[in-house]
Amino acid sequence: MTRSIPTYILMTLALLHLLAADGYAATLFVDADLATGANDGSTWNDAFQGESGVQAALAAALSGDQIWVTGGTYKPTAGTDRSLSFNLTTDISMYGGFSGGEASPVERDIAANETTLSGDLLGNDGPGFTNRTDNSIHVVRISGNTTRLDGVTICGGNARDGVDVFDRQGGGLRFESTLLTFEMDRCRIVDNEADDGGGMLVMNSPTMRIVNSVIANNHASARGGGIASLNLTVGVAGARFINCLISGNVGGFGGGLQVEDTSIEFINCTVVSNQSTDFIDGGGLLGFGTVLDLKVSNCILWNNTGMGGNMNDLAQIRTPQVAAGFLMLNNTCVQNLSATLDSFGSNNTGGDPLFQDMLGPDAIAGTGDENLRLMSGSSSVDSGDNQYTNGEVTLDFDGLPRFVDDPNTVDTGLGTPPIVDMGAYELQQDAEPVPTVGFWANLAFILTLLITGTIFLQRSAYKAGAIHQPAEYHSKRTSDRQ
Ligand SMILES: [Ca+2]
Ligand SMILES: [Ca+2]
Ligand SMILES: [Ca+2]
Ligand SMILES: [Ca+2]
Repeated sequence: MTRSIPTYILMTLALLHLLAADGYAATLFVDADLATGANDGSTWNDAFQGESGVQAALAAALSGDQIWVTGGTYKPTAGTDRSLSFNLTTDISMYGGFSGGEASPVERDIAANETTLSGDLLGNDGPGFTNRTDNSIHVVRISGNTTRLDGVTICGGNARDGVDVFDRQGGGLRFESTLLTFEMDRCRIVDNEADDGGGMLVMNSPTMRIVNSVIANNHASARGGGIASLNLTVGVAGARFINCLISGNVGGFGGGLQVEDTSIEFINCTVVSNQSTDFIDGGGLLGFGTVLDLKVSNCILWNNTGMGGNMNDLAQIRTPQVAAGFLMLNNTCVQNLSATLDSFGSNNTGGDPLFQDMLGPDAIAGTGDENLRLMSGSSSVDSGDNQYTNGEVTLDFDGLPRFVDDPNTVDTGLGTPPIVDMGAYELQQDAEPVPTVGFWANLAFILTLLITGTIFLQRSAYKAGAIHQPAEYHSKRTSDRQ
């Protein structure tokens, strides 16, 4: 004999569900390394566990919930179904970068605890986009409104094997419909590939903001190595990228971005070393179509190349027409800037941005060892226009003040000082001073005196029998030669 559930219990459950959906949001916890506890996500001690922990949290989450995730690697499935993704539905926020035990997202150290959402299901990805036939088609899908991704890395998506032309767009991140409200902060979209939008396929939305994030080393065989924004709702304000680094992406048409018949905006972004392999222009940002609204303000577009290694200003940014309404380019540093491109707006410069280390020790773009902060003397310092930050940007990519005056740089930007710099990083007042030739000459002179004096003293002491060369000196020198 079976007993029905009493009515009062059903009513209580329904009320609890209503409360949960009505602002009584829960936090669900995920810890990749945890091996004890209830594995129900209710606390850090009972967090969802292992590589499938994030997927377990998404399955349990209700609208309004937050998911807090420790550093570690998480996959859309423990199996081999490439069609599965991390699916963010309406009003779900995911925060990565925890060590476990924090009481608030502000306590996180994202750099020390990298939370990686990986599409590399077999864990065998090699350099140069090898071993990707096992990888998830799309790592993350946004299918609901008011979603947020904060402090996570998205990598290993391979949408080149999608079932149709649409499924082959957006390897790392894709949106399943237009006009979704979305916020991304301090995320990294790296090492993904697709036919269009290797890193991400973005959609039109007046409130879609992508802030302080990295889009690097993504590949597209066709449009938009890093980002594609294609044939969406014309006339609606599109995605806005603020304080972002877009580097080392490779696309057939458009290395960093291809935008087509839609709107998109870049504010204080650094767009460097991207390549367009099948089109002579648009290595950095490329616009196509008959209706286009590409706004670029306070940005740096540098070292981007078109087909055949073209590095002129149109390799940095290119739209189909020199006409108002297609491109607004203001207070932006563009390599090899021409008067024609400059006429798309005002206060642009072709001067060297003087990155601290544009390619990094490995001499390869977009690998993460670059230092795209500015040096004093950069054309991009104190040369932005404060109004383009819209009063909504107060910190730079490093989380340091966005408005800082460099007393050594004459302000050429606009607004009430201090004047914002171009690019994602603001030169800080306590930044390392750039050594001058005189400084190095003086340092070399002092070092020479010290070395000469030391050798003189050592020789004197050695002759006097006061010191002996240690035995390991010889073995060390021998090993050095091997
Ligand atoms: Ca793989
Ligand atoms: Ca590098
Ligand atoms: Ca400044
Ligand atoms: Ca200044």
